Amino acid sequence: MYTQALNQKDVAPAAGPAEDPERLARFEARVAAEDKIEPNDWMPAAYRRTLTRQISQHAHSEIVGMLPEGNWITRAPSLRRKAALLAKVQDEGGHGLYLYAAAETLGTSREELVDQLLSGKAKYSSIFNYPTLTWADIGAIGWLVDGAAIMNQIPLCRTSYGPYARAMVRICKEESFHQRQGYEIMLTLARGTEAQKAMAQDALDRWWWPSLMMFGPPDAESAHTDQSMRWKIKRFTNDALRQQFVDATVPQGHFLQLSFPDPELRYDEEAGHWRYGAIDWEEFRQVLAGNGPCNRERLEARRRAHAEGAWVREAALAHAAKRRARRAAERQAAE
Ligand code: BYC
Repeated sequence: MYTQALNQKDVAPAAGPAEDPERLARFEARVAAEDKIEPNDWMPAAYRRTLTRQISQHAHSEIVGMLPEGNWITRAPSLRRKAALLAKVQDEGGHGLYLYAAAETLGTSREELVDQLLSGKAKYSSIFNYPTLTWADIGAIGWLVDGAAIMNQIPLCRTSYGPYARAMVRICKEESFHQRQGYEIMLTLARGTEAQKAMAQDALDRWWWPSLMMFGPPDAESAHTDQSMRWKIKRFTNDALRQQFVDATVPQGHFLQLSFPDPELRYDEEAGHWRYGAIDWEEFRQVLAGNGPCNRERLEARRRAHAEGAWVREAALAHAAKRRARRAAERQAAE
């Protein structure tokens, strides 16, 4: 039902003209043989489009993902917490830059990709449209949001497109540190005063379901999963990764002596999995449609930052032009 609404944007891949069957067969054989596809290799137009879509959405998520945490840099409870949070947010800016660079190798300029974000055409992760109300939210984001991000991104280190796979290696190393610092914040709060425990519980209550939504719609409704699995862009389906995340995270929550906001959560001995209750996909659809709690605020913040940074871009371009002119003059003088 909601896939229709999810796919109406014109940045989504559209069916293109038929590809040359011989080239297509060679490409598919390379993918099947686990060869990495590189920027100058031939690739089907739809492969290029879906990768540009996924990598740029991923880059936008990193950049927008700096905002909810950035909100707490000035209010972190100690110098150590402040330094760690500052470094984490900076890492996310770096991840965005590697990912824009990887997306650019597919032929769309960074300016165009950023315009798609700022105009509201491109998606970014639903999770970043929720507010960070207390310090415990910074713990919950590290533990749950980075935990979910790692679960989804470790397999992307083996994705079939070389530049994306290589960018993911460093990103995953940093994400795993982020997850641990978040869990450590939760552990400190959960072992603290009653008020601190209540704050940690409240954060888990608010971030649990949105974290499960990060993995995307259920497989039966996912527009791109089948094709992306065939092209080895995705290595696992949305539901498979969501289940892996639940299985890894529930025992961590129990260790914190916190409870999950899901009365149906139970361990299925036979299957060896934690079974969870129904996800509110209407909430997900609303967030993707721009009606989440913070969608407008997030885009507004990005637009403002882009406008306020215009002079930096202009100065960098002017500097590069000067250097080019100086080098050209030096070359001419040497000839
Ligand atoms: N939010 O066919 P589907 C992070 C869209 S973590 C918004 O299953 P696909 C970070 C989907 O794009 C977050 N939109 O798509 C952590 C598609 O829309 P279009 C970023 C979503 O691509 C901590 C439509 O729904 N991670 O960065 O096969 C701090 C149908 O879905 C969402 C990544 O981006 C969502 N949650 O699978 C800071 C990882 N889910 O394009 C930062 C890379 C789905 O047709 N991306 N949609 O209009 C992926 O692995 C895949 O793109 C997804 C979706 C699993 C997210």
